[in-house]
Amino acid sequence: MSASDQSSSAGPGRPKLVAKKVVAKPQREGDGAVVRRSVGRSELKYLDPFLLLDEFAVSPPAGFPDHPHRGFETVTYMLQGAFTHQDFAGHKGTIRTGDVQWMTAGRGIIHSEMPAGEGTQRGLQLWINLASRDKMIEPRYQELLCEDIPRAEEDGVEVRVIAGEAMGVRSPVYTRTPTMYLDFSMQPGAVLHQSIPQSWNSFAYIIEGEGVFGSINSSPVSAHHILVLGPGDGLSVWNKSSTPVRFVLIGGEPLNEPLAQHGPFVMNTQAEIEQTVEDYHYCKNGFEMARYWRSQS
Ligand code: FJE
Ligand code: FE
Repeated sequence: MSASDQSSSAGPGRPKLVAKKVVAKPQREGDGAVVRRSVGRSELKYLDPFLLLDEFAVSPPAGFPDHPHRGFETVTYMLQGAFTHQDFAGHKGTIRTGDVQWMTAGRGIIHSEMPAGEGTQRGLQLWINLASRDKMIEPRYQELLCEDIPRAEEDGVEVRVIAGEAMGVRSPVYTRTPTMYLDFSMQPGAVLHQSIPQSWNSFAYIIEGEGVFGSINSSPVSAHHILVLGPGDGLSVWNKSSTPVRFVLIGGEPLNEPLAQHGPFVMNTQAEIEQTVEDYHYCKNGFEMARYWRSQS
């Protein structure tokens, strides 16, 4: 293993400890949808570059009907079931369990996101801020089917690499704001050491089961909690329970830029927000196609 291998060694550096733990309680969003918001709730407003993490659970006819975005990226990762996306430029697609849609809204997207099956459709949606220089870029999609997401497995630890690199495998996703997004499943008794760049902000969000994070003697943390990680260069996790634990580990390079947010518009200054509200209202500067468009939902 080379010194630069980030896959399985915590190295000689300093391990990250849990700096903050917050529970994501269910709340209503969109049209009758339920989300557990972790990043983006009042206790954790902005974890630069991350604006929001929602664990959503939606059954038809609920969903997220026609709404705009500008100035950031949304990453939708399906945990169970299917979601259909339609945008004002004619882009349409359905993602299913294990698939990812990485959407760079840039200067503007208007779309609907609706459940595509009966019963509860579950997933995670992450909002990643864009640097000032990237906020007005052309919209772009990167769609990854379940089978295209690189996977690795070793000693009771399985990882699916949605962005970045882990356990010797690398994701094909281009992250305009440098980001890592790893989905780990650990069997009872398994141990993990994952490196994370020193200067990045990072967190773990537990999807299922319970694990011990950061230091071996800390209390186990259960599903629907977010753990914000402190300084250091890697994370250790132990599964001391009798069932598997599943969590996502997400990190990103902070932008360190001013933030001005108005709902789904995220810019740097209040003047840019006012311009965006005007652009949306008058269907210009990226919102031209909004004039006559409605989704078919
Ligand atoms: C949004 C309210 C919303 N979390 N998780 C206000 F509900 C939304 C929104 C979502 C969303 C969509 C999916 Cl598929 C999953 C979500 C919020 O669409 F963008 C604003 N501004
Ligand atoms: Fe959206």
